[in-house]
Amino acid sequence: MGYGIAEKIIKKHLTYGEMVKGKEIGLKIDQTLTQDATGTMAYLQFEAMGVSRVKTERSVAYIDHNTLQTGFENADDHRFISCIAKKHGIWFSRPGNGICHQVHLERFGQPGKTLIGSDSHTPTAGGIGMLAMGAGGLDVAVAMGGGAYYITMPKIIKINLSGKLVPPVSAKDVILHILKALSVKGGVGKIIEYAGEGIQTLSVPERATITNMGAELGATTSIFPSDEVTYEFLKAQGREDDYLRIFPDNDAVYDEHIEINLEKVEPIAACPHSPDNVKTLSEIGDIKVDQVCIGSCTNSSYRDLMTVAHILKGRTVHPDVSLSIAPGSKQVFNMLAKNGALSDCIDAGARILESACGPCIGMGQSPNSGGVSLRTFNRNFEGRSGTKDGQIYLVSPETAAISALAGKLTDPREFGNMPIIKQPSAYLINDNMITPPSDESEAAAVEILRGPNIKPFPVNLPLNEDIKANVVLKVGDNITTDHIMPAGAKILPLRSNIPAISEYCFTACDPDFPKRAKEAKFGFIIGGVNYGQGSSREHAALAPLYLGIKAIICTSFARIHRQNLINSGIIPLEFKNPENYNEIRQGDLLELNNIKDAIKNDKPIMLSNLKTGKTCELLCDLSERGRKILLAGGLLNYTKG
Ligand code: MIC
Ligand code: SF4
Repeated sequence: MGYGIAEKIIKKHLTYGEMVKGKEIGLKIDQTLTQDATGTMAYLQFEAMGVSRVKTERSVAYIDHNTLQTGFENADDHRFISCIAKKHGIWFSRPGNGICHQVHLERFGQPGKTLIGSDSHTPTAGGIGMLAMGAGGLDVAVAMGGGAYYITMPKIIKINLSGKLVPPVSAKDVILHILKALSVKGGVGKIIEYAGEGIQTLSVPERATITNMGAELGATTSIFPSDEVTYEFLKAQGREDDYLRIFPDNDAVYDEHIEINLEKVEPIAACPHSPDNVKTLSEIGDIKVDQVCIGSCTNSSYRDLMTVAHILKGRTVHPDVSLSIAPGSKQVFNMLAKNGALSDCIDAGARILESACGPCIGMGQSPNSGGVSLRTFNRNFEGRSGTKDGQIYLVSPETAAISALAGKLTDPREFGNMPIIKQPSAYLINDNMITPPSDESEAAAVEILRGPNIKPFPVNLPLNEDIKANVVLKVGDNITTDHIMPAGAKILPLRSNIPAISEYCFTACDPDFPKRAKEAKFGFIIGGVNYGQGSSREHAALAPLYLGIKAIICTSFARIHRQNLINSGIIPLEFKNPENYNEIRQGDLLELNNIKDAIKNDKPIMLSNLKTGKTCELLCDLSERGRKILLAGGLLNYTKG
């Protein structure tokens, strides 16, 4: 029996377990990346582990999220991360150099290697045939220290692409099409592997748009083969030596198959407030648009922005529309500047933003009250744009640019002939905004500068015999990490300060939650299906930990968040019978009897509702290692032994 691409890479990197679907495996990690919103915490944890130099082949610290500097906090964090990088053997991508995933694809990603990043869109690098996964900061810290990364061996879905996209339909429409078919939980516990003759028609940046949004499917990762197209991309980046051909075996076996004829894909959009709420543009109708934002790690490549510039050239943005463009990297930005495309965008009236995440994470450009905003981004969760009532639609760069001119949602096919943007044979290479780490001999002298906003992170205590606490919050299905720990310009600067950021925990659902949780001292949270989807931010576990949350009891979890809970020593419990969700109310007093024994010895976990007198069984599917981590009160305690 042959192997697919993901299995080939997994097999090569396996340090623990066997490639049996559903069983835990440990992987050697070749590369790591962090960004600044999760990085400070990851590096504080790395410091706590006492490792002097990273043990990976390459670790990179990017500054791209918290680039609005309205106070000292973000700048202090950047300085802290740059000192840490210098001291511990990490490459440092300075603010302005671009979004981590775009820059990593351009400058560092390597086919056949493993990458974990403290950001859920790390699978973007699957576009060049890397096995790239999003993880919590603590998992990244452990990998930097040479430890393995543990996942449940996923099932593998093969998506066979045939035909060729008919412009102006583009890669974004393909992944939205897949989201429509599979939903935001369709990829949980799975890797998506792309195959078929259609892949040859997609450039690396187009493939990366598709793998990027595999995160929205909940997938562990997504991956394309590494072929001629990959070689051409790496060569144009001056990195042909990093090329490795990776193809699946002819007799590779997959768990599921999906066929997509690229010719049949239409321009589509994800409607408010979920990336899988996908409709065709004609189904949505020609709604008036207030704002258009182009950029993010999904759609800010040279190919995307050149297409946008061609559409805008010689035209003017509709008077009722605010159009912003954030190039994905300094490389892209500079190439547009040099070839005049930037001038076409400026001429048309676009508001040019720096190369960073920007509006995607609510760092500026919030829409007007009730405003309709078309974005080329990957998430349109409620409130993420910075306003409660913003109506965010996720679209392709083509749809975004044409709608910005028309002032209403417009099918890009109305535009007429679309230019085909050829991949440059040589990208503009200037890595002067990437600082290499200092030599080992100089590292000891590097002083770590910290700001007053950088506070120690909370550490849990070993697990108790029993837990008795009230339900301090009950929420519904598909709760995102943006609900649990909102982002945006006001809250993101507190990412290094758990006591302060926890004041915002769950305020998107219930403004009184932090106060109630603190008063209760200990508590449970009840959730529905796919609890914790979205970001890898471990703050969505650390803030609840700080607020005394002992366990989350829900119908099902998203992968990264579940692992972050375990890493923090918060027990992730699932209802054996999903109906039991309905029997528990906020305020009920619950008891987990002999929970320590149940976790330790893999016994049934019984929950008693002391208010109603009912009991129900809960599940906690754990590996041996997961059990030990929970018993120790989290990964850090476990690692320290
Ligand atoms: C996001 O897109 O939500 C983020 C901001 O990039 C997060 C990371 C974070 O919360 O810092 C992610 O996707 O993991
Ligand atoms: Fe940044 Fe947005 Fe990408 Fe997250 S999804 S890494 S916020 S651009």
